[in-house]
Amino acid sequence: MGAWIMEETIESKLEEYELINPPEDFVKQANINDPEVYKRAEDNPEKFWEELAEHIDWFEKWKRVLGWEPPHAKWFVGGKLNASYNCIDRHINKRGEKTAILWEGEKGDIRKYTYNELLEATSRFANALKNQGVEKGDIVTIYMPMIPEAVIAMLACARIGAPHSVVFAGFSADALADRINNAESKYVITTDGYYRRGKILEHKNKTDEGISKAETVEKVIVVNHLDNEIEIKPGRDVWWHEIIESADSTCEPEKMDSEDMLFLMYTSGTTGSPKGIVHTTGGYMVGTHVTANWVFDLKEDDIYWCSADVGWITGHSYIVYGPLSNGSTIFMYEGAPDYPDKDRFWEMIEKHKITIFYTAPTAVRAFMKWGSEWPEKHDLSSLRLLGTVGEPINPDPWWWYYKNIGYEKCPIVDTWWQTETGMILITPLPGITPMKPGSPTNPFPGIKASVLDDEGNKIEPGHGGYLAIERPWPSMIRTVYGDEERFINTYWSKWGPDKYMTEDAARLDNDNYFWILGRVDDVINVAGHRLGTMELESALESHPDVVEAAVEGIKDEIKGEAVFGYVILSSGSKEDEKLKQELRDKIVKDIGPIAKPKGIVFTDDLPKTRSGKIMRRILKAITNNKDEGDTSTLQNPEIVDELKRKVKELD
Ligand code: 6R9
Repeated sequence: MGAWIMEETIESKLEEYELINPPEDFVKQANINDPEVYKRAEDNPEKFWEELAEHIDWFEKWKRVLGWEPPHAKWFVGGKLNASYNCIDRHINKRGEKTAILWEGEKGDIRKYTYNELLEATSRFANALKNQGVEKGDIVTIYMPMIPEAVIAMLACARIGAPHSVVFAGFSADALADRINNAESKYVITTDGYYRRGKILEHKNKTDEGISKAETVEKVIVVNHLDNEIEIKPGRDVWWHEIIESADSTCEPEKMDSEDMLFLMYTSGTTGSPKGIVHTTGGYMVGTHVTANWVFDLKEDDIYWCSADVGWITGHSYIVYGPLSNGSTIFMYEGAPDYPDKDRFWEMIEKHKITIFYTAPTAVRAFMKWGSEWPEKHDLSSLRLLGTVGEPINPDPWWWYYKNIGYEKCPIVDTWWQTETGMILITPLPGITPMKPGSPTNPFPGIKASVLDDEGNKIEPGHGGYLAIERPWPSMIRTVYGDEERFINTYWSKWGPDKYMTEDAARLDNDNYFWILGRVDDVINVAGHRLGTMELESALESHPDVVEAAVEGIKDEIKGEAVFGYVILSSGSKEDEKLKQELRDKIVKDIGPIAKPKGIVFTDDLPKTRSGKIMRRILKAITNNKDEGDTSTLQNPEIVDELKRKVKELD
């Protein structure tokens, strides 16, 4: 086990003692408040999930709950259903006039879709997609900001059985091109542009640039969001509003097999290019539906806001599929949290009487830094539940969130999960679980999580190890798109094919609560966004002056981690600010603004093993000014002090 894991263990141990019971009034009304549910799930997990699957509408019932040939799972085998039907059609009789999507633009403009309207908009667009040639099984790339059409596009794809691949709008043209090429996607849905901090972002230009590096694209559908002048390529580009005009307003939902792909979501991993995580229909819908209902305690009159972007898994599972399959009203916001001022979120929570708010620890840390005077200007008493996701939340921001936003009456659900897990796996149930600031508490009922050593033995509470999931769950990853070998090697080979390797380190405390210690692979978690060191390094290395580059995560007060680069230049290149700026720009261009390095150090060498492999553990220690531990296996131990000095000089 790496030395850093042990070290983190000691640091985070101090926080263990606090146990906060969920507020009594909350418990009384909670959807789930009987702890017996854990026992019931444990006694017979398959039966437990089978009963929950009844909460989804099926055209044909499954024949078998689970087919498990490790590491391949099939859930609700033989079942037929449609995700868009479950998110829309089945609510029409009971809540057709209820608001499904409540959207606010950065400029303050508001749009609403009732479930009836969402059905019509989705059906029309689904037919328009068909008219453009999209067929069942075609992967459609969605490259859109936070506007209602992004959700409508996802649901329309699901309706006709065309898996979507949503690419975060903040990603670069190159990142878009990689994802289109990997999915061999022929269709792209985009917008002319959108607002961010009052500025127009020319999104269509970026889309065009990405497509110019992609081979497969035949049609591009453009939403007119801003009404600004853009170039339309005849024959390739069509306007959303034009193609829906002639499209029929009813569209029969395709009867999808439980194991048909619902979507692809790219995420960063240890090596090379991003992986296309494949999620299928039946298990994913059951998993997200039930977790949304139990973890967020969704009720008929809730106004639910998950502030994630639809371009991430959190947006898929807990803006779209989970809440809409529950018939909830979801709130969406287009822009930045500090525009026009630092109380924008609180202003909207007050105005729309939002009841549930789910955000990232990085956001909470920023709010805390901005100060409690911002939320104090607003009445946030409509809130009844708060959540976090994406990275560990330290106790300070947890308490700040609990007091200043939740008025000490809202439980906080700290939810641990991943793109690959599809649904929340470790979390409090807000009507049952006493909270501990900084811990996601316990596995969801039916989930078997454990902390293991390299050999797969259970690790005693108090010590760090790898977080493993030892039993299949409905919304689990099915494969890596086009790369079955990578699927097996990454997730199912450390301890054999029946134990899922999360690539997180964790430990248990004496109450059997889980504490997440961070990633063990080469992934940097910047504000809850996973960035692969390999991608970042190849961006730097593609600069003509760079011979070799290494990238590490550096602790950052707001973002949790930020990118820090070490660069070896070719002889004759000048080590100056101008070059540093070029390297920063290169990363922003290749990956996106979130990846912009906090610091760059020029060096002649990197800490390497005798076989020439960069020792990540040591580089991480250097970057974060920690004890580097044993350096005896380095071929060049003297580099450690030299780099430490250079990093310090940057401060
Ligand atoms: C949903 C999502 C997954 C990685 C995961 C872990 C970190 C997520 C967390 C958390 C501590 C939490 N992570 N939730 N760490 N506490 N509550 O974020 O998916 O983008 O795939 O990231 O995020 O390291 O492995 P994804």
